[in-house]
Amino acid sequence: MSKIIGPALPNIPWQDKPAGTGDHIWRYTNNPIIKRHAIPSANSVFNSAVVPYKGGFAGVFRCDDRAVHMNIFAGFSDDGINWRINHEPIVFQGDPEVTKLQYRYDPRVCLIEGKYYISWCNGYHGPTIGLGWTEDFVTFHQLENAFLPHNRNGVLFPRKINGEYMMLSRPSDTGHTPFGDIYLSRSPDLTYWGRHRYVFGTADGWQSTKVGPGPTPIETDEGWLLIYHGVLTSCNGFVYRMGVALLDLDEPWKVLRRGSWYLMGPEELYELAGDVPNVVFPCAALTDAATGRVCVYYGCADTVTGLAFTTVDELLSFVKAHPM
Ligand code: BMA
Repeated sequence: MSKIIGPALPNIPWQDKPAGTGDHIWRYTNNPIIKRHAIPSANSVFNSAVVPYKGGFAGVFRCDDRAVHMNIFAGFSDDGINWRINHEPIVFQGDPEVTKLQYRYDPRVCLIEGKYYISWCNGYHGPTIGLGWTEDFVTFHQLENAFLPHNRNGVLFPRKINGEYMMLSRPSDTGHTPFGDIYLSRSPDLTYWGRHRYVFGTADGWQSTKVGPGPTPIETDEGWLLIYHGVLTSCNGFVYRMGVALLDLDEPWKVLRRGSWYLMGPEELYELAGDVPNVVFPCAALTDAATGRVCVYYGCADTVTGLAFTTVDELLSFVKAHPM
């Protein structure tokens, strides 16, 4: 058995693997867990991130409103499945030049040294990576944008590695970006980011147009497990699927393994139909080190939010069974 390095989470949302499936990940039977009108102003609630918080769970949710403006909202849950999302968006304290709202979307949340850091795609004369933190999901502080535009999918590692904070991201354009590779950047202080390294880029098939990091990487005794999204351009537009890679623990820009198959793609109606059809977009994973369980939160068709279950052994055996 491989080990997750991290705390136990006895109340992780969970359903056992259905008998007879060869899949390495399986959907929650009551998906989607968050519907498109979960708060009165919402057109859609998707691509959102959650963490364990005070015996329950807290999260940051992407809610596009009915003017289809993109913003992020805090929410709380006792069980990780039924969510109470605030009706008002997060307001950040900080330098007004940086906190000025253009748009915010696709948040990730990462606990580092007792603070919950939020990274998201932040409009600042083009998309870049916004960074902020909270201790209570009530008061939020915004830091400097990590990069110049254009960039998306900023994903922090949950601890310093060799004395440095590390973040994955995907440099982009200001539109729908028909390209994209994953890079890693390092920082002594979460303000100044540099010493950039290439991690990996596109590959055949389902990941041939672009790839981008998904949830906070999961630390295991074999390396950092990275769930990421890969995009194919079909005659009907982009198709977003999830895949798995294993990164070196000390030098996480080094790819130890990467799956040639996708882990999960759009198959259910709520993934195939919505504001943007054919999208599964993972932004968070809860883990339980005691059992190896992993629970993935993902956006479905840019409209609703779904849950899927797997384990560290399933993910590692998947990436070994279908190597690139
Ligand atoms: C990406 C982002 C995601 C979205 C995806 C599919 O570029 O905008 O928020 O889920 O496209 O539309």
